[in-house]
Amino acid sequence: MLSRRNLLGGAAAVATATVSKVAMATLPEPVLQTRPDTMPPLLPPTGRPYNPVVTLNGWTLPWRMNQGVKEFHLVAEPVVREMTPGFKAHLWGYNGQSPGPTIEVVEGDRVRIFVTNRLAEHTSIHWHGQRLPNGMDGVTGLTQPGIPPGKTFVYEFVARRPGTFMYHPHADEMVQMAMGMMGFWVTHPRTKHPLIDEVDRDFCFLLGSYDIDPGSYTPKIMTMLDFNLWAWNSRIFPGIDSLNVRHNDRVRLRIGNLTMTNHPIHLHGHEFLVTGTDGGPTPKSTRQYEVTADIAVGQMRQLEFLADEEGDWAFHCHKSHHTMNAMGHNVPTMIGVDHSGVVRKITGLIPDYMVMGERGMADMAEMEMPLPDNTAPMMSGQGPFGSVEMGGMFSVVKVRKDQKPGDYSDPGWFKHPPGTVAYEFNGTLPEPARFQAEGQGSMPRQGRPGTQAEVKVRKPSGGHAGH
Ligand SMILES: [Cu+2]
Repeated sequence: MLSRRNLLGGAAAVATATVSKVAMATLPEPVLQTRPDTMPPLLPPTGRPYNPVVTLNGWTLPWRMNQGVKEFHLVAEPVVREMTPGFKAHLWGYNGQSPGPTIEVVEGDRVRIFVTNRLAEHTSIHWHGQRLPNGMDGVTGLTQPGIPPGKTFVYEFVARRPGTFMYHPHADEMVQMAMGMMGFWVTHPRTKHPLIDEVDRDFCFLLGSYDIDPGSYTPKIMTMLDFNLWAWNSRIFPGIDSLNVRHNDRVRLRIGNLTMTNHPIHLHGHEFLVTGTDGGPTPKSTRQYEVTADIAVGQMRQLEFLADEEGDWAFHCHKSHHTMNAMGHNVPTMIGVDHSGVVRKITGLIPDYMVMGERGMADMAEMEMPLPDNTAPMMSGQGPFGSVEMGGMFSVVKVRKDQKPGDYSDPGWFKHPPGTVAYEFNGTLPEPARFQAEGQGSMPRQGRPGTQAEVKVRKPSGGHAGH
């Protein structure tokens, strides 16, 4: 999270020092960032001006100007990423982090990127969505040889069109992307663009997925579908920072998907327009208001909305399994099963034995489970009213009247005006009126009227039981 200390001691300050020190060298000194905090936007110290983005739990890579060329230095290397407090993953990334730093340039900029490989195998970088000379496209074997371990390659091209892009390896892709190698790229428009609006806050992040067994540190790279960690910028809730905005701000959210499934990203309390893709800004005639945008594999979307409702608004993937963190093993559905007798027998043998979810899974969020070291809780995050019971791809957009322009710090929980929070009804409940035609005609009701609906559940034995 942002604080004044971060503003003074962040990546930008490091960059100022390093750029002056190596200004004469042939290779820009790499800038590293190992903290998972959301760093403040990097106001461009040189080159054409633009309104910078904020990378969720990430940062923007500083550059140096060398005779009119913007020079960046990316270092591909193993990193330790804290995915949420108490849970660290051993990933591969760039410049100390997974994902790598965001690269921000301006339409028309000539860009030179030095890529140093500190991995044990070759790599390359593909600049997803860019118009560039074919030989700069970064496809190992097709447009260049892989960058061998210990070597540095140079990519150079002009950022020809404004938009929302990303970068990732095109070498041993299955492994290197499963290990977290990816980064965001934003090309800002050079002048006022008819299809690109000015916004007050511009956030970006990449969707990623990992398969890391509870208690272990390294992703299983052979997994194709059954991932157990669903991440925004290699962070999982409650490790994902909130998106803090001022009331009536125009807000842009730039999202790219480098997982192997689609993610319907859903915002509460507001409607947004999809204003752009990695193909560029969308024509205005194609825009429609939505509250969920599906972001397919390999796609990028720009969502824009007016933050005109104060509050703490949930913002998450709408696939419920993607707002959960890893479970230790496959758990049968226990809803409706009375297994108290079984538990009593087992606890005689195993004192710590615990049964999951006979009322649902919400109990999981509050139980004090003995977890192996380095395990993210399955569903957690304390809100002002208790556990939020979420994990994975979940965060909160905090809209506040008193959030200062340019202030990205967390304002704390929303203070609801009196009488605006859902409350308990304490009167007497009337008997529900039953629909008289129920179960008549061609669909006669089975059993006695008023019979409870059946709850079918799978018992641990694998059989079925009614209740
Ligand atoms: Cu999802």
